[in-house]
Amino acid sequence: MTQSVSARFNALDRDHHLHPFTDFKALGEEGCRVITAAQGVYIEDADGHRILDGMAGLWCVNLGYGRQELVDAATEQLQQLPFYNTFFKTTHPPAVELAETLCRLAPAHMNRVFFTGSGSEANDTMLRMVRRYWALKGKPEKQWIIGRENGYHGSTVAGMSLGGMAPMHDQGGPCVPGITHVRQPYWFGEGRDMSRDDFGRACAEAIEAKILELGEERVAAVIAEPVQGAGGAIIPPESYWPAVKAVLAKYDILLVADEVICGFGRLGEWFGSVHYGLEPDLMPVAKGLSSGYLPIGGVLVGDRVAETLIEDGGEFYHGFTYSGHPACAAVALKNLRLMEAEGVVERVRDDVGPYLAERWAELARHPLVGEARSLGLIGALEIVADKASGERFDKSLSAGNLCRDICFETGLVMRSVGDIMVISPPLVITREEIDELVRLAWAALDETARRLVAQGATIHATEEMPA
Ligand code: PXG
Repeated sequence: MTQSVSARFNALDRDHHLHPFTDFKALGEEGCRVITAAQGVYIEDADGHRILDGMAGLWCVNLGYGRQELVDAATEQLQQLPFYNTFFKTTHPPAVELAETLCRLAPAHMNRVFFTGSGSEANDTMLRMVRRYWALKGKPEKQWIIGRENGYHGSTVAGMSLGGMAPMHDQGGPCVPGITHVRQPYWFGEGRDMSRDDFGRACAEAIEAKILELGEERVAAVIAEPVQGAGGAIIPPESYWPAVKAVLAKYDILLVADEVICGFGRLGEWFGSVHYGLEPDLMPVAKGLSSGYLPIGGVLVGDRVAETLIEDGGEFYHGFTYSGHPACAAVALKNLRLMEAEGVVERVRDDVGPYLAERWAELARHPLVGEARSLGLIGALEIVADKASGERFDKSLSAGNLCRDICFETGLVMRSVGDIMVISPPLVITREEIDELVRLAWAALDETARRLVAQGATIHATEEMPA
């Protein structure tokens, strides 16, 4: 008897492949879905299921799947010059053109970029640049970086140290010294005893308190995602960023806006920093830079830091074999050009973003949903046992993972972060596809509610339960 494609790949996968952020043994026992093709906003598995990809791969396939122009850009560059480095007085057209285009699209005070292979490498690069900057300024004691609890900045040693995910810190440490974390602006999870705006200001005050505790003369930078992605699509209260800006204006401390998810149109502007008016000193980028077709990241560097590194720095002993890789850069360049030509960012801001906001908000009426929030094309649902109090289901029920698995079965990729359901669909998603996404999400919530009740859970909701 011939094995199915799925069974064959599952057996080999179990025997040889260690997956990221995965319990290897549990996955080996459960098996996984084999994804074989994709087009537009849909992926396809080896059993022929078509699934709406509400996560754009992993927050990255912004132009959707099957864009021949991106394939052609890679092919042509691979034929022309598949690799050359940029270390020893050489450069190549794709890296130069990408650098120029990126800096044109970035805020006016950002005119330099350092290329990396990923978002994690971008944050490693950023950390070294920030500390080097202060050393060159004659303030080598300015070492501390303040991040936020539950922030995500990557998985390399520096990336995980900058991030505020405690379970990551507990594995493979110790973390990079001189990094500390303050509370996140997660109103639904941590601030509902206050108004949203009071809570936002309190979270900004936590940054100021930490600066004062460490001493301004020892703090190098604050790092934050404009909207936290992996932490659960946490959209800060409106008061948060203005208050953080006011705090930072008082002290001589750099702001790093991690744009790995928010960059390239996700929030309806080219960068999340533009949406919030942040004017950061450095912006790590990756993911949507190439719509995920090939791996590439970078750090956009503001004039203040760049000029010091250039004028006073001498050689910066840092770089990656694949910094500015020609094929990756060519794909990223084509991706940005397509986004400009097709008005993708404006479409998110003026059309599909507001439309998603309207449709997504309807999910707040579902008995399981404590809050439905969105901004641009990022959205989240808070799954709760009690709508009024926001009380969660017992952890043992893994309500979020249950909902995610049901979504997959019914034809939708939605990511779970604990009991937060998250979406971040391709930016090219249409209104009709958003309708389908919301319909599938509602159906999955219904089925999740049924299975939770079957497992003995009680749901307290004012709305009627699904039949
Ligand atoms: N910064 C941010 C804000 C990110 O979201 C990184 C840095 C690291 O990028 P690389 O390319 O090194 O992965 C990220 C990555 C999830 C998930 O499950 C999120 C990310 C990566 C993997 C999984 O939500 N974000």
